[in-house]
Amino acid sequence: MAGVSDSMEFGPRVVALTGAGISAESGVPTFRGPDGLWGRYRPEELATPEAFARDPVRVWEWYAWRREVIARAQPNPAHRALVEMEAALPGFVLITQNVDGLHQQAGSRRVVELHGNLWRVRCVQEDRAWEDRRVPLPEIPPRCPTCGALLRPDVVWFGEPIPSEAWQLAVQAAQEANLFLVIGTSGIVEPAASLPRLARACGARIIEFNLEDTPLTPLADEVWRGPVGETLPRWWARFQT
Ligand code: BJW
Repeated sequence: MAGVSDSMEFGPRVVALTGAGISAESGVPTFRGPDGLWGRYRPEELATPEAFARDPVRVWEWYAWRREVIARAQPNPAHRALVEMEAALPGFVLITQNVDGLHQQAGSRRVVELHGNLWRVRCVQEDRAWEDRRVPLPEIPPRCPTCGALLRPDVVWFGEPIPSEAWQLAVQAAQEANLFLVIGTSGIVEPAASLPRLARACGARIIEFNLEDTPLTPLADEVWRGPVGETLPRWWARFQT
């Protein structure tokens, strides 16, 4: 593991963890909170393998609707600030829980996706995944063109493990961070929420950007309250001076 003094030779090692709040100003609903997706849908009815096995059409209708919403969304100034960080800071790592692909659309090239991506589908039979950006999908539920089995969204549902390569990269980044930015996440879903704790235990300074307090707020050395489309670019401008 690189020590703080090693990495400081090349500037601070900045790591960002994003959640649904960063895409809220792009018009993508968050999960929790008064307007959140879980206010209207129960997670266990939609975001679990059991729900998919029980009713794939219902689960796919929900994802098809979200694909339509996200297809219309554009990255916002917070996504763009992270693109600038990647360009300016050697060793910068962006870890996201989001499945919307807006970081990549903004121009971020190295994105560690903990919960997969809703623009990929995976064959449940062959365990093979590929990009499918069609909106609307021609059939619901979609089927594998090779074997005819059901396709599922290539995302991580409750009770499923985080893809191991993504998790290893995230843990390493958290261990090596000097500065860990926690951006627009409720900090409730594990194991993602353990990353800022790990970074803190390994000596990183934690900065939280959120509209409100979260279970991670007590960890933070600095807190920026307000819409992240405003606070993150402001923080980034100040950081560079
Ligand atoms: C703004 C803003 C603005 C809004 N500006 N801010 C330990 C303890 C207890 C439970 C567990 C545990 N470990 C594991 C579990 C179980 C479970 C879990 O965490 N449950 C909790 C609910 C308690 N975790 C899992 O099951 C995980 N898997 C796992 O642990 O596997 C172990 C295993 C190992 C080996 C074999 C088998 C298993 C998987 C978790 C998968 C989460 N999946 C989802 C759905 C993804 C697909 C999809 O999109 O449909 O991921 S759930 C959902 O929550 C989604 C998100 O990525 C995730 C996090 O939500 P996020 O991003 O924080 O959004 P919100 O809405 O919660 O918060 C938004 C925030 O933004 C708020 O704070 C707002 O204030 C803020 N905000 N506008 C600034 N403009």
